[in-house]
Amino acid sequence: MEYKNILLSFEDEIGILTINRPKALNALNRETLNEIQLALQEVKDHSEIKVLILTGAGERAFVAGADILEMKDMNSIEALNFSKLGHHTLKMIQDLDRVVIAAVNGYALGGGTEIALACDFIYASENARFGLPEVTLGIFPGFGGTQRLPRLIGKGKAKELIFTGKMITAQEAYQMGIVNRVVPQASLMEETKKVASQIASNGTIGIRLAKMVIDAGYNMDLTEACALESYAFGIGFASEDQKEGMNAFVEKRKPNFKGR
Ligand code: DAK
Repeated sequence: MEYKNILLSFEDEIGILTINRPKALNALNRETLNEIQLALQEVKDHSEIKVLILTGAGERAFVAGADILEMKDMNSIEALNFSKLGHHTLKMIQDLDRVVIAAVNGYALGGGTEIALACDFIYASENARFGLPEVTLGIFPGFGGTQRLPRLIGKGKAKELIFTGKMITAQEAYQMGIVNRVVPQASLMEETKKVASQIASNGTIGIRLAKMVIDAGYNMDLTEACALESYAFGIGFASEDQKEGMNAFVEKRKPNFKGR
């Protein structure tokens, strides 16, 4: 499919979704959010794709937030619809039955930090900058930042970032636990693809079940969450991947997972 504001490519078992509005530092307007939704559907239709990398075009920005030019004259109803569109898009990323890695290659501000937080984890280049500057614009984070960030780093640190609107470096984001790894910009995609390939070589069914259990169990109490884990663990034994993985171990060979 042809897109105007994004690029979608496939390399073996890895999909790469690039937000591509470099003149606006890849800011998210409604058209881009709609295109991301279409691209996620396209990824779903490609069963060979096991990991999706989300990144931004150019060397300056991952996503510099929601598009302020488009937002500034919205009325309440339009803002509500915009927020719903953003939430729905981020929920589609979070719930995608593939692993999604954010490769943050520059500014990730406002909606940019929020869309990265909807991914399974984040790798960042040294020049990446994170922040939720919405309060400096007279609003507050509206694409899940007030919910996903405290769950990831705790309420106190999240409140400090949200109330100050300050920008932090990739290294600071790493120390706070927002980012899993910081690498030089020139090697960001290579390093992200490396971890993506490692994930893709493992049993797809096990990874899908693990993702579902981690995300669904996160907000449950431990007893319920462990019960959910037990059921999902049991379901995993209905898969060919489980048989293949364990037979390969016994036969001292590399497993050939089919994702079935
Ligand atoms: N939207 C639109 N255009 C943007 C943009 C943005 N967020 N960020 C940058 N641009 C555009 C600039 O306008 C400029 O365009 P031209 O003037 O060249 O036409 C071009 O990108 C380059 O930007 P700068 O000239 O400003 O570049 P600098 O290197 O000087 O500065 C910067 C880079 C990233 C520090 C700066 O551009 C900046 O502060 N940008 C805004 C960052 C920001 O505040 N982002 C958060 C946006 S608020 C909602 C749900 C969610 C949200 C809102 C509502 N609902 C409930 C409705 C989310 C809100 C946000 O994300």
